[in-house]
Amino acid sequence: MSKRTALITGATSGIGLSTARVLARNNFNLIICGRREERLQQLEEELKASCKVISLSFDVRDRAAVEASISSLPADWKQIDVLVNNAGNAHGLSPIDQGNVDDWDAMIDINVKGLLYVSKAIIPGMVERKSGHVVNIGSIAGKEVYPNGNVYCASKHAVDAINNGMRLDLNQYGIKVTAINPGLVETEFSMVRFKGDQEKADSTYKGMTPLTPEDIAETILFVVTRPSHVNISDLVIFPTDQASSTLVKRS
Ligand code: NDP
Ligand code: 8X3
Repeated sequence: MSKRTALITGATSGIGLSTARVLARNNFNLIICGRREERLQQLEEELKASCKVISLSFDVRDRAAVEASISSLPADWKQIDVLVNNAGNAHGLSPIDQGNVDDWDAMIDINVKGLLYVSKAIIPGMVERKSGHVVNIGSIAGKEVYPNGNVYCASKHAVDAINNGMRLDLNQYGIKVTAINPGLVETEFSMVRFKGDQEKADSTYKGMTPLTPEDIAETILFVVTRPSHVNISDLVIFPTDQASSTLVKRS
């Protein structure tokens, strides 16, 4: 079987990095994206023994950079079969009256508008070819709202709505659309949310066993390798210790 090409945003860390590694071992060529160029170069070096790989460095908030970067792909990389819209983070965890407006801008601009900019650069090609698969990384925060999560939850609820909207609009072209909505996964996510405060980041996972980024990557692999008549539309994945965004069993 010939290899398919997947573009993964946020491949420099966490879920995106693990997804790149898993897809590289499983018959995909990869376009890996992120802002941290050194990490992209290292990953390119690591993966090139298993697959063809190319990296694109852009900030998903920068619409012109997203368009320029994706349209700069060499001709033999222009057919993107699988788009993994993964780049994103939470910034802060505060009651709405104490929220930092720059954090709000970051979450809306990255998690929502950035996902849309990347999608707009890639989906028209899928429509033209009448094939493709878009995997949107949402969150349990897109299904539930938890205290102090306000704007992050809003951004992930937007991803949930965009995911459903994409599925409705792209159904006529045979394009699959899937949302993966994880609960707690131990990545750099909490360090970003708490602006480098290691103690607060660690407390997120204290006394419980979180998911690993590999757990999510393996799920993405499963989803993108189903037979052509099967689309897994919407998945919530919790650690066994988690029952909802607010109910976590801790020792
Ligand atoms: P990480 O912080 O480990 O990874 C985030 C990735 O997003 C990095 O590769 C980062 O790359 C990229 N990114 C962030 N901002 C930008 C930007 N402005 N432009 C381009 N790329 C950007 O976190 P996770 O792996 O945990 O997060 C991945 C996704 O999973 C996110 O959408 C997150 O909301 C979601 N998620 C995470 C959960 C968790 O508990 N960890 C649970 C549910 C969902 P770089 O900095 O190099 O640009
Ligand atoms: C990440 C999961 O619960 O920290 O989206 O918001 S949570």
